[in-house]
Amino acid sequence: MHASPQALRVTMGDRVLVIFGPGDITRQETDAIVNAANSSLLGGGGVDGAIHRAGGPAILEACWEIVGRIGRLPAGQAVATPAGHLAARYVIHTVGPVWSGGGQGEPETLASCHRESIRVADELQLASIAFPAISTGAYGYPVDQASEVAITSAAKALENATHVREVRFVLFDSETFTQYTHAARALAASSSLRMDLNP
Ligand code: AR6
Repeated sequence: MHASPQALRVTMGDRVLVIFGPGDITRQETDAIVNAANSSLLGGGGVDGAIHRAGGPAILEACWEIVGRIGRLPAGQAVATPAGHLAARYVIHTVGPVWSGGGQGEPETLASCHRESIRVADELQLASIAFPAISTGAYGYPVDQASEVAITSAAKALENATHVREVRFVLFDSETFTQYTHAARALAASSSLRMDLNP
């Protein structure tokens, strides 16, 4: 049985952090969606495969062009391409850390993915961006820890952004959605922010 999607909104002044799930990021109508890519930028499985399949060859062509210019994309950095057939205008590709126990700088790299993706969106003067649960699939980052890093770093970057007004997390399964809502509730409670469930 499929759970019906839910949304938790955390209001931060004139900005909003939305936790949505279960949901498919390829169907989001935010200005940009983020791809959990690998350093080759040439596609893979998981959300990366789904984005390239749904968006068509224009995304891969733009990735080839970037690879020709900069080579591999290091973990923690982000680059933008057009979004092909997707509703979003841009795909922002970032490379999460591979989990290897937590002592190899994984939290800093994961935080950087969120910060850099929001910075790229802000440079493009976009108002909204949607993230998947970066690193929590093939890269093995425990979801309870990843959710805390993702929510905290995204909220901070959202506060500092000039154009970006909405950061949305689109979680593919109920368990991941639950973990990200826990992290968002903890953030909202610690900073006295307003929270609304299913507004
Ligand atoms: N919409 C939203 N989330 C999705 C979707 C979707 N359509 N499909 C999967 N997810 P993963 P990683 C979730 O493995 O851990 C690729 O091969 C998935 O359930 O996609 O950063 C790349 O090329 C999980 O919660 O990304 C890299 O080689 C989350 O997205 C490597 O995997 C992330 O899972 C990156 O691994």
